Amino acid sequence: MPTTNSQYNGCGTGLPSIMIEVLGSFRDGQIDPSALAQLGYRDSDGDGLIDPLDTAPELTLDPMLPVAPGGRPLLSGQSRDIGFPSPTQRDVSINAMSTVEYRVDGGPWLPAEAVDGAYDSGDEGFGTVLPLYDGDYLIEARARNSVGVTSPMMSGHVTVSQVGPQPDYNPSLPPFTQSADVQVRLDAPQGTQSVQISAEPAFSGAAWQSYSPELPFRLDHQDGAQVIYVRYRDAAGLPSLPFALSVMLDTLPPSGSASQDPNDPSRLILNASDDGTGVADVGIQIGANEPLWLAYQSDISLSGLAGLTAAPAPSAGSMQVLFRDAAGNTSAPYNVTSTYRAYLPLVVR
Ligand SMILES: [Ca+2]
Ligand SMILES: [Ca+2]
Ligand SMILES: [Ca+2]
Repeated sequence: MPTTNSQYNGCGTGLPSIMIEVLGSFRDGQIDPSALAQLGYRDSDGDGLIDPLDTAPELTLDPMLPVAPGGRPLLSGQSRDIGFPSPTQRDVSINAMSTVEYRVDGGPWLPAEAVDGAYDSGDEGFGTVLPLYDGDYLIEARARNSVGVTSPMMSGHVTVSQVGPQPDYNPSLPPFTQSADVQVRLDAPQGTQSVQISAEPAFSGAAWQSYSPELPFRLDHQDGAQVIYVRYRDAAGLPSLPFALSVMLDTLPPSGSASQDPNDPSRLILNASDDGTGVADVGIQIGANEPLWLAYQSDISLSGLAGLTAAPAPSAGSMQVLFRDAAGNTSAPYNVTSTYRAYLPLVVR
């Protein structure tokens, strides 16, 4: 414990402190390091988290017992937060466990349930029936505490038999979407009873819906990468492991500019960017004609481009370009600028 402001050992410091001058220190929020340390407000490793909160959890897995034929294995064990080491007293932690997660064969992390229904103390048992079909699996588990620190990972192998083969489930989403309302393709065998779709691997609040090859789902409205989870109940009502599907929501079109190369007026120089899915295509438009769409590139030779119709010969001022991203968002037209008031020598077929 640091010693400052001591009246007995002549340490020589005179830090503003609540221990010396009460009223002004209250007003100015001044507490010297020694006074803070006496109350436990010390950050030994200087990471911004005070010692009593700077703890890590540990996790122990119960042995994964051989499963009776036709049964599904139970993943269970204990998660516990380890208190900051106390020099004189018993180590205690004031942090709680916030979750225990598991994954199967390197798949998505999934929540395991607390035995008493809630992760709200520093010592929590967990137990979850693994929704597995026949096969050998690697199970990995980790715990996380309320300050976000994760335990070392624990793992084990489990063999399941006589439950039956995993049904052929093939859920999918397009990788990019420009709308938060998406159709989830669920491709599952005939007889599949029901399906759940959720933005969370715990499926909290998600209803079981009757199986249909395709079902609508509304993504979070924030642009960016998102993950949604799908799980099924087979013809016998047995649930599957959740599947994680990635999708990028991109609602904003690219922006950019286009100019005519001053040295070669048949060349267009393009400069476009897109925050979400990237610039995929460029449309070249002359006058009121439909744009001719090409794969986006930073320069385009207009000579010999089939499909552009222009009469009379277009000037730079009558040509516009549009940019489209991979999700299908199209920008407003940009005028092609030119340093010269020259006519573009377009070859039109
Ligand atoms: Ca710390
Ligand atoms: Ca609890
Ligand atoms: Ca975009």
